[in-house]
Amino acid sequence: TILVLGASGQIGNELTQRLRVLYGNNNVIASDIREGNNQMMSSGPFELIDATDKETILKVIKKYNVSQVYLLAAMLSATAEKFPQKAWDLNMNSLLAVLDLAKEKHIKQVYWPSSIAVFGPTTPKENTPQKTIMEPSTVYGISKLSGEFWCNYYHKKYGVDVRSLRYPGIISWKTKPGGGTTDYAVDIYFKAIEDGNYECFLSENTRLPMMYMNDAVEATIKIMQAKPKDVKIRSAYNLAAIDFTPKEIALEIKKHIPNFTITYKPDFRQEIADSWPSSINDNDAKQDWNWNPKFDLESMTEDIISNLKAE
Ligand code: VAH
Repeated sequence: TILVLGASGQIGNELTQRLRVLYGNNNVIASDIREGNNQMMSSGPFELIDATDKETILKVIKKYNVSQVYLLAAMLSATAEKFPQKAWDLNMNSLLAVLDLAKEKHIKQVYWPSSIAVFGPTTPKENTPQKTIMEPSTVYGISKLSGEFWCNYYHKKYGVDVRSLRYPGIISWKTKPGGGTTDYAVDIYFKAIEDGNYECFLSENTRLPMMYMNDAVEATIKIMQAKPKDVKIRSAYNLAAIDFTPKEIALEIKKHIPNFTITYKPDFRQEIADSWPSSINDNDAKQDWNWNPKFDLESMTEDIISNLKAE
């Protein structure tokens, strides 16, 4: 069976839903520090777990005979700047707990997400390579880069089968975002439908690498299903799909909601966004395990707006 830690979060929620479709509801145990929405709670097993608490995770692993753990619990970039010590503790202690459980052979496989936040202001911004200068300037980025080194260490030294992807900003409509800098690209759709206007906390030409949730979930499952020998990079793979600016996404939304207006009021998150790349090179993921995104800005916007209108 599969255990998802952080199942109530933006990615965890949709990943759990998809895993339950693929593997069967009762074979995917959802867990988080707080209960999930009723769809999550009613469609399969749920356990309250603090992802830094190794003993509780082990108890659940034994209770359900878990062989794979997806660790999606973390504190994201904007919130982490407000609570650095808590962010470091949560992001690192949860990873080390799960890696140790794999090292001790309690589980067979681990998924842990990294992020484009591992890149910093000195990283080449365009078509950022897999291997390059990485001097993250955010607490979240520091924790993700450290986590990548730990994943690679546990794989090389103890043979732990841990796999990781550097997610770009992920756009979804089913769950509200959780304290990230790219969250403007989630909020903008909700506000366009509800209010017809949006005040953006990033400047209009801030280009960031992004991806529709559907593609992010598929990439996650694809790398976990890949043959071990094909997963050549055991720190974390660059992963790309689209990149856009607030101005470009607003224009795309206007095609569906002609009266939609956007204003710009950059806040502390502008500095975080400015430290990240504007586009990513993911040739390694394409070559090693056939990564291939499906959504662009146009098809993503079409899908989100039609779903939000239906709601
Ligand atoms: C954040 N959504 O904004 C996350 C992600 C690259 C962005 O790490 O913190």
